[in-house]
Amino acid sequence: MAYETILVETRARVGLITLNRPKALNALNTTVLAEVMAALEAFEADAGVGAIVITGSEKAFAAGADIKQMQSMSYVDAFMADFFAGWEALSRIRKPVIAAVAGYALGGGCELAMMCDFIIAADNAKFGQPEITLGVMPGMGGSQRLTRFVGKSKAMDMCLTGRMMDAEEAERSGLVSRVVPAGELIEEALAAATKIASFSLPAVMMAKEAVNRSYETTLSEGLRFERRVFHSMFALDDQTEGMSAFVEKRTPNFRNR
Ligand code: CO8
Repeated sequence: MAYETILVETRARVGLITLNRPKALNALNTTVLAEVMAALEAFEADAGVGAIVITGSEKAFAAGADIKQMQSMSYVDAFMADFFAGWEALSRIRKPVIAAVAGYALGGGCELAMMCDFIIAADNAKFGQPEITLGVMPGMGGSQRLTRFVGKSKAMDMCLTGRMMDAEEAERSGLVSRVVPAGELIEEALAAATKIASFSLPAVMMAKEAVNRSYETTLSEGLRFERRVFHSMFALDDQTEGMSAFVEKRTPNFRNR
């Protein structure tokens, strides 16, 4: 499929989506939304893909929702279209999705990165929720997901002052899992995704579901869910293979079943 605003490729078992609106610093408009979701759904359906990476350019992961598209929008336009609700479909993707963030990840760009399973940041990354400077507030999870990542105090600071957080502060605050030199970002993200894609896909998907469950439920319910899913893994051929390979001191040959 030909895309206008993204580049899509497969590297071995990893699907790579690169946001590609350089003149607008990868600002997110409705075409970007439709194309990213189409690419994600194609990777989700592709048995040859075990993990997905979303990235941008060295200058910008995404500088937010497209302000030029929103500038003249009315309340009724936004409400009737349920503007940008479509991004929530990203959190229904069951394969792992890594955000590889260099440069600006602002507003909807920061929110898009937070919808992914984890964020690997380049050392030049800058995260922020600057919507307040435009007379609005975050609308794709900035007031909700950011608070869960970094806590109330820092989330308030970011959402109310609109200031940016650099990569070092983002790692210290738990927003990103690791920081790497900008020139190595894609290789590091692809290496992490390749490693994930080398494991049993059903086990990986169950582990992702269990971690995500911790955001939606109480500790005791989450622990029960985790234990039940763990028990169910004894039905996987890959559990037999993984544990036998360990005991026999050989590399496992997972067959994703
Ligand atoms: N939307 C549209 N165009 C943008 C955006 C954007 N978010 N960001 C940058 N651009 C464009 C600029 O207009 C400029 O285009 P042009 O040359 O045609 O004027 C081009 O990208 C380059 O930008 P700059 O010249 O400004 O580049 P600088 O290096 O000087 O500055 C910055 C980089 C600091 C990133 C600056 O561009 C900036 O502040 N951008 C806006 C950041 C922002 O406010 N983001 C939040 C947007 S609102 C949002 O994301 C809401 C999400 C929730 C919506 C969901 C509702 C339910």
